[in-house]
Amino acid sequence: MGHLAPDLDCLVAMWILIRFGEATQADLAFVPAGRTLDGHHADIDPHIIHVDTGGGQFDHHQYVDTSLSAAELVRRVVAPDDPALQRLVQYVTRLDHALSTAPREAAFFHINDLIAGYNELFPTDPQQVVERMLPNFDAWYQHEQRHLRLEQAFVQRMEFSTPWGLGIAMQSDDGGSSRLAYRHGAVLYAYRDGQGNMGIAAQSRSAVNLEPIYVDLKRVDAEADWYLHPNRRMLLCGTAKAPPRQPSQLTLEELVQMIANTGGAVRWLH
Ligand SMILES: [Mn+2]
Repeated sequence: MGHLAPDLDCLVAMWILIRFGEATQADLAFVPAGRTLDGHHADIDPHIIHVDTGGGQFDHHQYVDTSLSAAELVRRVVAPDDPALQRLVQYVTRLDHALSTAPREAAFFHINDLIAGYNELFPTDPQQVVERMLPNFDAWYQHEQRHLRLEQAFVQRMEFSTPWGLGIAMQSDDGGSSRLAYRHGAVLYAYRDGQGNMGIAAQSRSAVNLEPIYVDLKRVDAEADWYLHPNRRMLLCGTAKAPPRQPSQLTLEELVQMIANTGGAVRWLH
């Protein structure tokens, strides 16, 4: 049971009940926000679960607490120990209280715009909105799990100095995370993933030119399928979009050493 024109919080609360709870075969129904089905108390029938409406156990509108949302109340009961879910719901709760740190304009298309679009497509059929959004939350959850794995792998990173600034190298089954590296102050980062895909990338506002390294790689690692992006800040050997015909034979350490050979000193910090 949710409210008409379901919003992100209401939809995620339902998604958690369906995917992590026992509501896999639940019938969905919708009432005007604040109300309950047939006007009864929200929690009177254990087979009818109200989220984000009705003032029951999964409605946060009775509390003045910006750390609570319907999704968070459901999460605490249904799947309290899932770290990826916790991160996803944290973001939902911030958005539900309009506490998102990034200005709305920063993202030209936002998950709330996607939900608004579905509510425009199906103004009298909120169940359709739920059905279309469930797979999106599955994908979001998958993404959060990957990000948690990357954060764990980032702890084992290598740091080195380059003429342009800090370099960070990391390897994991998922590869690396430019976001983590740049947030940590790197100008340049190198990675290797579980498929043997490798790459070097530099911050878009940097003056890094990877062409000399590319020239060296063509000589030392001649068989491999290295590709220099025209902007000269990305040097790749295999991506999910373009698997390499011939993967690199180099280790990540050897690649970092090559950056040193063309660009200056490498200092191992880790
Ligand atoms: Mn809410």
